[in-house]
Amino acid sequence: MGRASTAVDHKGLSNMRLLLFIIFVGQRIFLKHMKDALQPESVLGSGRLFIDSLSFLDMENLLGLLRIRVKRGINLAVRDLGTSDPYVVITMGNQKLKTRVVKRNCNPEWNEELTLSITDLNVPINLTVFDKDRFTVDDKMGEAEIDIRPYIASLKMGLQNLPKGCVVSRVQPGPNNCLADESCIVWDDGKILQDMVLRLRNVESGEVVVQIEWIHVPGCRGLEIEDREAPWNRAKRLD
Ligand SMILES: [Ca+2]
Repeated sequence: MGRASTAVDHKGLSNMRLLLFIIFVGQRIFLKHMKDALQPESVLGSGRLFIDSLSFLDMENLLGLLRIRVKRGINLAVRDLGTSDPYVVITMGNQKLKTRVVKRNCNPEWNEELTLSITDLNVPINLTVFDKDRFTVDDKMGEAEIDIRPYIASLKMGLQNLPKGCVVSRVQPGPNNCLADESCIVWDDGKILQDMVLRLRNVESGEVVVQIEWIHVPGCRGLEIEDREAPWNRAKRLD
């Protein structure tokens, strides 16, 4: 009797474990899907999902999306013992995007794409670097503004069919921007890209390398392009 009871207990216990395991795995899958759905990057998938994901945005006022590739940091400030755990936060209005933390590295490579939805070209885009700390508030490691005005001016020229790598415009470092070096706006296979080396302010050292790319969203207000034959306008006319 005792043996049978023990066998039943064991069976019950293993069933309970199996049930807990299924609940645990189910939870993980659910959370992963929720996380992916909330990631701005997932908005930039292709096809139907792309359009559906954007439907929550204010399409009437949306000018387009700005993809910011946060590539790497150079000679960032030390906030721990001889090193830092840096990550980048990009804010624009009430939008806030973050890269992952790269541990113990003042020359981190993030290579992450963060995407902002743009409804007003005059709202400043700020980039801040932080040192991740486990038990205290994360320390600041400097900040910079990403000035997209020269880039937008180049987009509005409505250029097309240029040779790959053709430099559309050059932006020089100056008191009104955070550039550490000359920044080129380049035609790259139908896209216009701008690479920037940003010198961080309010910190002893550090630069962050980013690349910006405009993404036209079919059906949104879009930029006022001078040339109606520009690829983004052609897409607009097909709607
Ligand atoms: Ca730290």
